[in-house]
Amino acid sequence: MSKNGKRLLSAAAVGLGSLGAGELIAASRGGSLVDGIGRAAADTVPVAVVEAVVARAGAHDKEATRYGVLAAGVAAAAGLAALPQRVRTPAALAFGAGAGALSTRLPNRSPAAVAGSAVAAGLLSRGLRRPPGAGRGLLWAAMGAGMFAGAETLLRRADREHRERVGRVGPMGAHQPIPDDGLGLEHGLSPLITSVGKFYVADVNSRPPRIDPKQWRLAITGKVAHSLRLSLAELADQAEEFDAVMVCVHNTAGAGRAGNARWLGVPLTKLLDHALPESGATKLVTRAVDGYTISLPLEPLRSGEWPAYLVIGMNGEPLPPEHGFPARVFVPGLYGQYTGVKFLAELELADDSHVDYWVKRGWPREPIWVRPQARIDVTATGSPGSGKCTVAGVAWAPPHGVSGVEIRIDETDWIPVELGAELAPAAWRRWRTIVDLPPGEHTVSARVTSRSGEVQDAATRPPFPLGPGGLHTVTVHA
Ligand SMILES: Nc1nc2c(c(=O)[nH]1)N[C@H]1C(S)=C(S)[C@@H](COP(=O)(O)O)O[C@H]1N2
Ligand SMILES: [Mo]
Repeated sequence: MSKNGKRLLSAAAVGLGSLGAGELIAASRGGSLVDGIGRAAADTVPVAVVEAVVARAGAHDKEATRYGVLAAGVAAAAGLAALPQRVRTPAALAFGAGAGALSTRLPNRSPAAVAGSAVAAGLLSRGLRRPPGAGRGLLWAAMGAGMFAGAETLLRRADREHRERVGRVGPMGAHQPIPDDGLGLEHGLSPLITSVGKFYVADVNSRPPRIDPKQWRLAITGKVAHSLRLSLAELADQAEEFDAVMVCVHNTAGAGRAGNARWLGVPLTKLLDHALPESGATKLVTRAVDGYTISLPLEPLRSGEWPAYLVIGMNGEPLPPEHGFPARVFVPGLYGQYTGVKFLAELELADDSHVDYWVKRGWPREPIWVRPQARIDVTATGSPGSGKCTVAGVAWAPPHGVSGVEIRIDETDWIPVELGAELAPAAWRRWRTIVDLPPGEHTVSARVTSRSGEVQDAATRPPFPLGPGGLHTVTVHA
């Protein structure tokens, strides 16, 4: 290997060792340098990059960000080695200071992250002054990898302990049995209610904020006559259950970024009536502890024209950390990115001047309504040559509900299918049919019609900037 190549490799080893040490110190108190850099990346990269990561990494976007940051950090350290000696030390110190500063912006911030970034900067500048030879380089790399693994274990433990503390908050909902929709068990067909473990997670953080249920109060502030501070128990007293589907604006045809749950929430009309918005208030800004905001027009929330809830429970339990504990705002029918924040810190009554997180990045200012979508979960052919194929799935058209689902085989006519009983108009609805298929390869597509008369659009469209379009189509071998 060339002399330069060796120098870069040994500097990369120093980078891994230094970052690993810093991350382990940060993680000893639940903080993280890597998550700080990852969040800063999510906040600043162009929307085109966000779209590409979401499309390619899918449900693994958080891991992709974490390992991407790690690789970039190591590469940056290697890059520092190529700089002239006199700028290496200041660059290494600036790198550490930057990582420390970014980690203090996280909801799970900790002074240990600042200490960790100082140690990382110190090790990096020392190690780069005289990059180690092959043997010691290997040692730096091995220790760095070990310390990262240790940090990951500590952070997972902190997350698990938080989850247990959340569980002890007690039930949030009546635990009434879920009614039978008449379609029974069909292998592979999504259940009526999505369990927490199967429910998609989408947000800009590497891991959920750990919010102390005892300390947390919902604040209603801004242009109100009565500012309010309410505890979880006070909110639970006024809450009611409702069934609804939550859909991410990135849910392209057939994807899994949608889930149907039984939520427990306080109607926002009640809270707004208590708080008494002043005449200048036009927007309800939902602000999260992660600094993320989503604002909603006040008028339709106040009048109840848009049913909207401050949600504190999911499937009978407190909101799990990754789904927004202790509270989130949800307007069934609006895409997740427009429906209100998870990890809610406050509701602020404001005028039109506030600009939301994704609006600053190019997404439309006005809330986007979920477009009706049908998803094919099952295409099960029976014994070979029988010709029978069961096709089943779920469809949604919140808030008005699904009036019909049709499937089409090989671009022929649309055929209506059997619908399961409706749980609620804003919930998803299951469907199933059995079709005869001649031997060979076929395509099956599905589409839904909403009760308001909207037929699912067949034109494929990317999620940005108005929400995805297109049909779910699968290939079946009969
Ligand atoms: N605080 C906060 N709330 C948030 C987000 C976020 O990044 N931060 N992401 C939104 C998006 S894009 C979606 S799709 C939903 C996802 O909710 P879920 O993870 O419970 O499925 O949360 C919304 N609320
Ligand atoms: Mo989303």
